[in-house]
Amino acid sequence: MGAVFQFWGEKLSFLRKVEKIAEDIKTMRVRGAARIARTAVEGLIITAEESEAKNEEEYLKDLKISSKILVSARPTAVSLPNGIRYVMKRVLKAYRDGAKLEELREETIRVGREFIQNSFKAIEKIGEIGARRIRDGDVILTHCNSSAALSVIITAHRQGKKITVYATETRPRFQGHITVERLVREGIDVRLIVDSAVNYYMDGVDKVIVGADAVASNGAVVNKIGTSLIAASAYLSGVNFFVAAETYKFSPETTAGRLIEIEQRDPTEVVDREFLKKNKGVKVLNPAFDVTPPQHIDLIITERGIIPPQAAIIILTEVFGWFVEEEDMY
Ligand code: RI2
Repeated sequence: MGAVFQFWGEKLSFLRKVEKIAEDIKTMRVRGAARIARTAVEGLIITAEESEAKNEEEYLKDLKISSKILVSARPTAVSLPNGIRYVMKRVLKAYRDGAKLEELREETIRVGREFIQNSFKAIEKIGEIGARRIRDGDVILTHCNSSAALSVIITAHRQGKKITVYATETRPRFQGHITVERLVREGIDVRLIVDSAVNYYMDGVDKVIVGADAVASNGAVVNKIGTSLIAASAYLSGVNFFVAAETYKFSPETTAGRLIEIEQRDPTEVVDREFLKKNKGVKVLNPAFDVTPPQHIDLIITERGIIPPQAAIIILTEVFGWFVEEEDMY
């Protein structure tokens, strides 16, 4: 289990623990779309282990309460509802098939662990597949801190390819620093740049690789704010733009016409309270993500293989089916 759990007292009820997980996701103590999903699924496993439900119906109610709390923690990363759905769909089916309380608990724990394991495997597979597209001597630019994008870069490096990486700071939360630390630990040649220096260096870049918080059915990618500007810059310079995304980052809701919500975060992530006090009336906007159009994306690297963004709909129908299920999961 992750570090999140360390500061919990022993006696907290499952609900308190689930609320704590949601709080950690909200405040970004737990961040990164993949880790958010795995941690939320841990919340369901905790519910299964600790719910005091006396029958199947009470148990499902507890699971739904936890799911609702977890899903509402952050709105953009589709991996979060997809992770919860992965578990709930199977547990609800087991219930319909007549599973008893203990079997439902076991099923929750089993499929929860399965999702977590699959997530790690997918990231590894993306590294393996994506590394084939990296050449010896490549200069790669990355934005924010994506475990999937880093998996590609690190796998290529471990294969003996010499790689140089430009890592953006990623205002306002500076996740780029985490990327730099990881790459330095790996012994990769890395240069930290401010976000606005991207275009200045783009001419010397061979490939841009970023992660994703969500992929829409038309192949548009939602990722950390600034990604779409980087993609536009890469497009103008004729630089390949790759997205590394597990299939649970694809949004089934978008096939039914729904839009992905872009999270607006607190102004104090951008400026301090003093600044706000001094400049009464100023509106500080802090969108956490933006949308990169498919025209600016060369390919998406998934654990199932490499696809052009226009093929996102194929992944969606293969993984989630054509119809968005409206089953009451949370
Ligand atoms: P992995 C992050 O969001 C970044 O936008 C990153 O590109 C994306 O999640 C995917 O990260 P945030 O949680 O799942 O920092 O590839 O807002 O690790």
